[in-house]
Amino acid sequence: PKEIFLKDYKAPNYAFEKVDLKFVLGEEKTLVTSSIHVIPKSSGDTPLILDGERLKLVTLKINGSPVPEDNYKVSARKLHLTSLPSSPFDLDIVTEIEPQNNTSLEGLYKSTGNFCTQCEAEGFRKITYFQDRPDVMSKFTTRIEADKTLYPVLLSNGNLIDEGDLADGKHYAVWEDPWTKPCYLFALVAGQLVSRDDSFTTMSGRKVALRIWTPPSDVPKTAHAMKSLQLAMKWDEEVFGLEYDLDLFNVVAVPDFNMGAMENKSLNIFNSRLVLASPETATDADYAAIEGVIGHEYFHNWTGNRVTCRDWFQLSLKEGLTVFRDQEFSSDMGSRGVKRIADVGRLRTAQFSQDAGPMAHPVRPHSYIKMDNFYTVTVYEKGAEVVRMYQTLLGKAGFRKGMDLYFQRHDGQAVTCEEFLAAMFDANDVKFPTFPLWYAQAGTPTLTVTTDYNADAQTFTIKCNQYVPSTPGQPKKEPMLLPLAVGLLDSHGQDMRLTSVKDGSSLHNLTSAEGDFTTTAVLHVDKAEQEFTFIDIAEKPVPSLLRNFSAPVRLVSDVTNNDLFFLLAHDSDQFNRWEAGQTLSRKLMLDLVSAQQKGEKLSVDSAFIEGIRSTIMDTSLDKEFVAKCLTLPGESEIADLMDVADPDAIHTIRRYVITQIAANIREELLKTVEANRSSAAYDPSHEHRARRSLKNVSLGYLASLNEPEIIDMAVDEFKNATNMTDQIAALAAICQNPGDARSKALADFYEQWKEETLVINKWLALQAMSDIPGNVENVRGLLEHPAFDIRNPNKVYSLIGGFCASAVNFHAKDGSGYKFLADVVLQLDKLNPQVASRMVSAFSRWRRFDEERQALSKAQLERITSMNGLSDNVFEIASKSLA
Ligand code: B3K
Ligand code: ZN
Repeated sequence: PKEIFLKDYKAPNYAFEKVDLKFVLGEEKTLVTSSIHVIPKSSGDTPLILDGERLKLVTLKINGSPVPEDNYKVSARKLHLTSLPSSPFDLDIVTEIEPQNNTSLEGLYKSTGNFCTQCEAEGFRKITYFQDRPDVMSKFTTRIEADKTLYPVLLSNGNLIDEGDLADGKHYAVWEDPWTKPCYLFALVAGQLVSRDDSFTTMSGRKVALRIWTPPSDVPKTAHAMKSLQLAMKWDEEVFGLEYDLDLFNVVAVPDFNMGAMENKSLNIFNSRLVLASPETATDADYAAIEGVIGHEYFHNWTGNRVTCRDWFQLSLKEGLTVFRDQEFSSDMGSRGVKRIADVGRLRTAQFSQDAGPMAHPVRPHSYIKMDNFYTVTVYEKGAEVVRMYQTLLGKAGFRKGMDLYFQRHDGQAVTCEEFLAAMFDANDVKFPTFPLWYAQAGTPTLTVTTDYNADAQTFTIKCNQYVPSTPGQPKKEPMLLPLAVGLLDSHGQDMRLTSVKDGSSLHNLTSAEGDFTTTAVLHVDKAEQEFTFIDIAEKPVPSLLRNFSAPVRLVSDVTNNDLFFLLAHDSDQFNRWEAGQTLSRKLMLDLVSAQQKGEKLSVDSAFIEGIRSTIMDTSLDKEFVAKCLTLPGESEIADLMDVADPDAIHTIRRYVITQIAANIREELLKTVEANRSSAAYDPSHEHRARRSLKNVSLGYLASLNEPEIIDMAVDEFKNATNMTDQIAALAAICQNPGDARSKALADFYEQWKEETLVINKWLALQAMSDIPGNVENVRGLLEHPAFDIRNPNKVYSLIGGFCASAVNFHAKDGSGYKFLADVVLQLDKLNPQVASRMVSAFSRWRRFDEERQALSKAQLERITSMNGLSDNVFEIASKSLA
């Protein structure tokens, strides 16, 4: 396979000004006619090289005449055209494809009988020969012809300009998209769908028709998605002044989809999981995910579609920015602190771990074999953190000025990350020379902070040391600018007023001209070693460092356990209040793991238990926040902090701490469950979501005690639940312990929901993720269950992805988990390389384990890479993991 490098980028030699597509959709074959108005950009006889995969070329014409055989060459992945006219010309290509046999779910394919597309990143080349790259932007029209009974609805991008009947029971529709776009934003849908219709009136008074399309029986489940869409449209106007630019916005939900959703211009296509919701079938987490992703895809209309990427290395230009925007949207719709806690949690477990392994890559990668492998937590989530740092450095108003300038300069263009950075800095007239390194250097920086209070001078000094670890291909790193947000708490737990800080020899005033004082200072750490001194600090403070997680770093500090308990009780920064508890938990768990490994007696510090007790009893706190505070760091987060990860010891310890907490605060937990039961009618408000989350976390703790009366209580909760949030939480609680109650609840749940495929996916995931010993055999059995279908990505993510999330079973000492995963990956790779490649990634941290496990997983990775006909997708991940 060929590796592609950022440094080799060259602008295209031909522009495609206008593209007219015609699809004749059929059961056996589909005919695609592409008529392109081509504008040569360079003089001389430059070949035009088109991408194309699995296409049958039917006809090829230039200006209406067949292209002579000597002037073109077809290979497996390209169509080379030579001896081309030097003035603009029309290129007509007819190809034949078989969407019904396309199991990769990329290009044009069928999902439960309907036609749909997924073109990003490089799927358009499976539809027709094209310059399949984002810097080729064209105006598209699309004519669709199909059987009227089988495919009554025909959709594409833009506005419907014509439709009518044809002979033989067929009909047609013609769509015109007035905005230029790259082909990755092209979309087509044809099938038996109905829509929920609503509208939104934009700030300039344009009435936009909104339609969410699903199979007829699912329409009642689209109300929340519609509401979320309207909220997102309003939010983007209010926060960024960005208005929708067409009269129609369509969303289509399809059951077979590799990713979450796709932002095709005016025709978003979604994985059904992220559209369909009812209180009975979807959890509060599903509701939140739908709101976030509906927002995300809508926000792409400006950050991604109106301004797009020059090449795929720039993916974070649109993804990091759009994730940041959807995070802010969700924060404004719900609880900002809780949202930040959830986002950082995800970053820290998934992204930090990627950044420390063989697949570590910069936010802007330097090379790839298969672009699909780079839709990663690094490009998305770390990319969003980079965008957030601009806002932290420039302030909200400054960030908005940067966004305005970005659109003013680049609307309608395909640009790079430098152009975003330049707009941000130019609009604010600043230069931060080491900030661009965030795009180029992989690896999570470690920021080590030591502090010192000088009572005589009344100063408080913060000493910073910044270290960026080496990563594959990047042995040496430079320090980069990271904003360190700091608050200082006095002995009453109040924020101190911060007036000025010294950075080296320069003194910065932290008070505004109006005399307003600040309680959080943003320090600019941009050297390997650096010292900041706060002036006029009347007593020894407790520092609250890296407030709101102001930079994506691993923070190591000399803050004591006592300070952490103090912060847990008092910090005004909600994120850091939670983080104080997490830091204490991490320390405790790591100490216990080493005790367990040495065979020492285990015990949990009573101060820790008391900290938890006072948090759960503090009625002034948001209940969702309390639920987050009660949740211990995950097993993988602890594993990442060990020299040699020991999944068995970590699992034992985490269970041990949970049962210790449960036994010690049993009464408080019971009271919490009692006091927070839902009313019969589902209430989606924040208050009620928060109550459910606290009740369900408490129930989970209680179930760990495995006492008959508590199991009975959980069974009652399960039976009486009126919404999926409560029902699945009760089921999960029951399933912690093997036994009859577990088997019965699982069987009842299946009976109740077997017609609801999205609910059954939860049932699959719950069993797959189970830590019950020897679970691999159950999961192998579930592969044969009628509820499973290896062609459906959601089912694979639930069952196979779920299994890999149970460290004790995936990393079972006998290698059975590794063998299972490799078996599935090899089977899956023949059907859907993108999904196979996401699954094989579970192997990538194999070097973190003991020698026996290393040998076992290495053997499976080698078995995979030695397979004939392996996809580039899986090859890239497996071979880089072995390297
Ligand atoms: N842009 C799409 C991702 C497409 C992935 C292709 N392998 C979804 C999103 O981030 O909005
Ligand atoms: Zn996106």
